[in-house]
Amino acid sequence: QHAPNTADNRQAIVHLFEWRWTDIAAECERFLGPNGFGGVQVSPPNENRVVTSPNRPWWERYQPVSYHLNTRSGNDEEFRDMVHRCNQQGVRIYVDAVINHMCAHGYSGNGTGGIYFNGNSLDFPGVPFGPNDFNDCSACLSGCNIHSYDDVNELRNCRLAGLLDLKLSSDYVRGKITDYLNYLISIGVAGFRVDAAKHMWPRDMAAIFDRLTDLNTAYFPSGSRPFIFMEVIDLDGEGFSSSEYTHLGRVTEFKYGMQLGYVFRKENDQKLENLANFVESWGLQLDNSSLVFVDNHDNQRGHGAGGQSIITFRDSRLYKMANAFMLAYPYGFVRIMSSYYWDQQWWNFEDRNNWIGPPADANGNTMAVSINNMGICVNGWMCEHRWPQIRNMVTFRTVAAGHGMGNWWDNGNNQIAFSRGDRAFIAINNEDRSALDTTLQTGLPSGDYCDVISGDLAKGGCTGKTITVREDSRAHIHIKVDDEDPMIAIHAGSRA
Ligand code: LM2
Ligand code: CA
Repeated sequence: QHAPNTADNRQAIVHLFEWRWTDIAAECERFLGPNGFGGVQVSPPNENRVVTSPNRPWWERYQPVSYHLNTRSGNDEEFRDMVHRCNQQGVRIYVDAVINHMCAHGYSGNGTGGIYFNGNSLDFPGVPFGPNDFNDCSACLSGCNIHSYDDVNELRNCRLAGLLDLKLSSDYVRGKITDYLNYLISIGVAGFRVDAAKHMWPRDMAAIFDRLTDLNTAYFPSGSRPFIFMEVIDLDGEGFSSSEYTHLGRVTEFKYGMQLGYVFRKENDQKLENLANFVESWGLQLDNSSLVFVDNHDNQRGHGAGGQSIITFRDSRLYKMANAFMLAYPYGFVRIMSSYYWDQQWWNFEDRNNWIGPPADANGNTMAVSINNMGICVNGWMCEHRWPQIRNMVTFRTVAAGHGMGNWWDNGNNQIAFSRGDRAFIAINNEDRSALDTTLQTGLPSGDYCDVISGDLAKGGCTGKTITVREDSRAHIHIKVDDEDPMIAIHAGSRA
């Protein structure tokens, strides 16, 4: 289904990429719950192949070997504890479901949970899957791998980068996958990010989703259905369209982050003014069918789609601006990225270190997330979701929910402002030379409001800029060109 099953109408989730379950549980209690985050997308929880060359890359988790919950993020018991504790905080868990394939052809050994597998003889006793449970290579133009993204049979029935392609037309295979997903549902997860969806036939996925049980009534109203968002990379020009999937749930809208990158970087003839009607002009999926994000775990490191235009934590000023726009504008269900740092090594326009896994000790165990007394993550975890500007815009989105965009204003170039009904207002100045210095219609009732970009409304008053909205709902807005955060955002909850 398209609705995210969040508590209290919460409006955004965060991808805690490669975090351990115990850290996520703690984060739900100490930060995500109190700050109104709707949920967490977690890395694939099922057992994967241990890749040693390169040494423990993040992408080994996209090579399943069984459906036991045993990975570098933790075991079954820790996973259950996390789901329970997060749900108690009104924070939902969404599982990254890798169901298109198992591990790459040609590797055998023991997985992260110790279970034997053999990717030469297509034998996965931990499920069990055997040779008959994979697509043969008859649909493939040459060999067994996908070469042409124009040929839909090859796209769906051949191997993605050598990954053994499951025969999802088989009742037995569907059954094993639904058993896995239903087990997660019984624990209390709220839905799934479906990996590599364009490599699966919509009808096969429909058959699997139809067999899913309702959500656990310990946490959800009876009859609740799992939220489905499918990772479909569609930048046009291939033999399929993401529209083939939107009846099943939302799709990841990769055009959004790519175009937003161009807009804030002022490349490709783009400027902020163009955001006035981007849904139509970029040819995006409808609001209710899309999941949006500035960057994801793939395209922040040159995998997946979007290329150089993608904005990440490395361009922190632009990143805060792009996230603020995304969280302010009523389009799509929002996912915030939360990353770990790695050193890049550029070689021929490619980062040769784009495989590097999460902060880990010498034995390859993922390190706990350490947070200092300023609330900043320190040992390699970036925690973009904790950046005050991003955190506060999550609240902005919740306060504004259900209220349409109004009072659009722009200077014909790189300054924009708009309101969300009479609930919230934002102004952004991305000019190189000129300040934004004018009186604008905010849509808000008169009063003094605390700007949630530069501060917080705390007990003693506003720790940032105060914006005075007059009787006629207009306010004087002044954003200097060299402000570290050249934006102002106010909402009903930040009124003094
Ligand atoms: C996805 N979405 O559709 C994930 O978002 C993406 O991160 C996954 O690829 C992909 N689908 C498959 O689940 C990643 C990564 C690949 C990596 C695969 C499998 O982007 O680079 O491929 O996971 O681990 C790696 C090697 C590749 C090799 C392959 C098989 O990078 O060179 O191909 O393993 O050995 C010969
Ligand atoms: Ca497939």
